[in-house]
Amino acid sequence: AKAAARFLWEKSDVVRTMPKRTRSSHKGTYGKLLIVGGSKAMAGAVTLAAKAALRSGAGLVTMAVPETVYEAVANRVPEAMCRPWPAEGGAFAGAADWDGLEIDAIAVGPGMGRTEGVRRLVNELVRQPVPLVIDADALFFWGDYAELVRERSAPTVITPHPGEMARLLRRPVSEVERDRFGVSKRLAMEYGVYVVLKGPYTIVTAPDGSQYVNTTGNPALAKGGSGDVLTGIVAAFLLQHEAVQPAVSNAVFVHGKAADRLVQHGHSPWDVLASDVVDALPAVLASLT
Ligand code: B4P
Ligand code: MG
Repeated sequence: AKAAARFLWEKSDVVRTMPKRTRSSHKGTYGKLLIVGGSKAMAGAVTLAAKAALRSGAGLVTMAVPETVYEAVANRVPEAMCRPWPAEGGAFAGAADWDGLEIDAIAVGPGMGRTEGVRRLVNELVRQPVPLVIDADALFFWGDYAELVRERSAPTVITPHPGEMARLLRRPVSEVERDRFGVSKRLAMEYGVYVVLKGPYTIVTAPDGSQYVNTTGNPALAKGGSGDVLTGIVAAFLLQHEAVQPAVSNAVFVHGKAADRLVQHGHSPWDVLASDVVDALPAVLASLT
């Protein structure tokens, strides 16, 4: 058997693999991203992901949200488009509306809730032939659509924190924490997905089993919303990179670096908000050019 390939993913790797924005490019060059999320109780998650994606270079971002939260969400990110999808109470009813929608990638999960409608919707999204990022509540239904994921030919990235990973594997969190490399690798290879196991030293595992450990980030990120920001960055980078693993590792690096920068420049580890992390992206990205 081949020895486990494990690497640190450091600033030099990021600088080497970050895509250039060419002079002749236009917004279509950088891809059309659909972010699916939101519910009455968590309308902000999808806007955080959308802002993060735009700050990370996505050409065009559309948020798809339950129609009952459309008014609350639509104007919060003026640069993004917003689509109301059928709702049942405060959450998605399960039907997508693809009418006239052109997309190059999908991110699904932030703040969706865990209703039957969400379950149906995620099952439909997994069938779309474009790169897909699955996060948060969309991961709750993994058991339901995992076999469909295995059959996907476009790249799939999942971004569980250890609690979500434990549920995915139907194992206790302690077991995930004890063997972060092992559980990530088995899942990535079994389903052909890129696994981002979050936490201090986030591990990115590719479907071939190779693993890349992140070196940035700090406990300022341990606050609701920071995962949604990461999802937006991952999706935006997927659209702009040639290869998936550098896209995902670079996203994780930049996200952590933004938090590191905040605590070095006037913030404490206590006060940082997820929206501050988005606001710190320009300085971090500028330092990588
Ligand atoms: P959720 O509703 O999933 O929401 P959340 O995780 O709290 O918010 P968010 O989506 O912003 O953060 P995420 O972790 O995705 O939580 C539901 C339940 O899961 C909660 O009850 C929660 O307590 C539980 N849960 C969360 N984490 C757990 C864990 N590790 N074990 C067991 N249960 C857990 O993204 C956070 C981002 O910040 C990631 O990028 C992460 O790498 C980074 N980050 C967090 N802490 C960090 C640290 N100390 N150092 C460096 N990076 C850190
Ligand atoms: Mg999360």
